[in-house]
Amino acid sequence: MYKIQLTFNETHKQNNTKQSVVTIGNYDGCHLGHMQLISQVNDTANKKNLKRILVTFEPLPQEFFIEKKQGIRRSRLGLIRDKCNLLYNNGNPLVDEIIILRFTENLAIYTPELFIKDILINKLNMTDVIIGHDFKFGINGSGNYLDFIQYGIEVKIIEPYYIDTHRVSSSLIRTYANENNLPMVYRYLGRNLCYTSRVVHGNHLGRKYGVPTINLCLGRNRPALCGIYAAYVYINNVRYNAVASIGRNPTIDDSNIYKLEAHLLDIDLDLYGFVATVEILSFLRPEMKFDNLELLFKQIYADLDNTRLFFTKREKILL
Ligand code: RBF
Ligand code: MG
Repeated sequence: MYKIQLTFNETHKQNNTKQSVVTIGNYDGCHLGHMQLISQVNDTANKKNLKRILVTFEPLPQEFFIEKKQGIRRSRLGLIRDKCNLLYNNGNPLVDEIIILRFTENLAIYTPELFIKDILINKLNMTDVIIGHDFKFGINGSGNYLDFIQYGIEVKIIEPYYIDTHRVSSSLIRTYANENNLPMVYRYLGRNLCYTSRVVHGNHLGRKYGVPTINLCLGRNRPALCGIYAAYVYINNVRYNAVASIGRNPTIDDSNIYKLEAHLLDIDLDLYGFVATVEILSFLRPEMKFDNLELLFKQIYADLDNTRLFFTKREKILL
């Protein structure tokens, strides 16, 4: 029912004897605008009895090009696991299949014709496509909806989705996230930002100061947020109250690499290798560079107090 394909193999066509309606895009954050496209996919699939397929990329094409040019990745609203979680929708999947195309030099030079014929028609048996109003694809972004029409594909173009006169887009939400304007992020995203990945080993410095943290594997990805936050951490469907730090840890590290770590309040578990989701709830303060570790951890102890206060207040409101 629900499948992830990282690369194509020869047998893929056999699984796709049923004709399909496909939506293609970055789907970074799966925001309220994306949901309009997915709802149209469902409408079309119901009317014509088609399989619902979402095609996306990893890394995202823009990330690939910006990283090539500037050496640093653009920030994002979620990791690939978050995209899949959102589409999986707690066991009530929004699509039947997710195709994750590894975006490489090789894919970057696909012509629109090859992309449509080779991938969408031959491998996915696509008869209908649902795209955003500004969708471009293929080498140098040379393809648009007209190319689909040429191959007899039925095209539906989804107009921009507006909230408060603003077009809902991943870049608008990234801008609010960069400013730590979490209420506005929530308004346009329809939920809190989440980052899901495997727990990997950090430098174990926090433990020495009584603040052990779990570190998420980000690869070369950069979250759209930077700062210290009250957060929920989910592991194996158990929710923990936590404080999260996203950033470059300038006190102990002068690299440009982003880290996402979280300290779980009142519990110390061995979580290496588990997959964890960090849901960002509230901004506490920006990341700072301290003169020494004592000052850093003095501030971190204050962050813990503020986080407890946050959860006490929140639990009162939710009661
Ligand atoms: N590192 C910094 O360089 N500056 C900070 O302001 C900062 N704040 C943090 C706040 C919290 C609640 C936590 C858990 C970590 C923070 N860190 C910060 C990261 C810290 O350097 C890191 O956890 C330790 O070095 C252990 O890896
Ligand atoms: Mg750690």
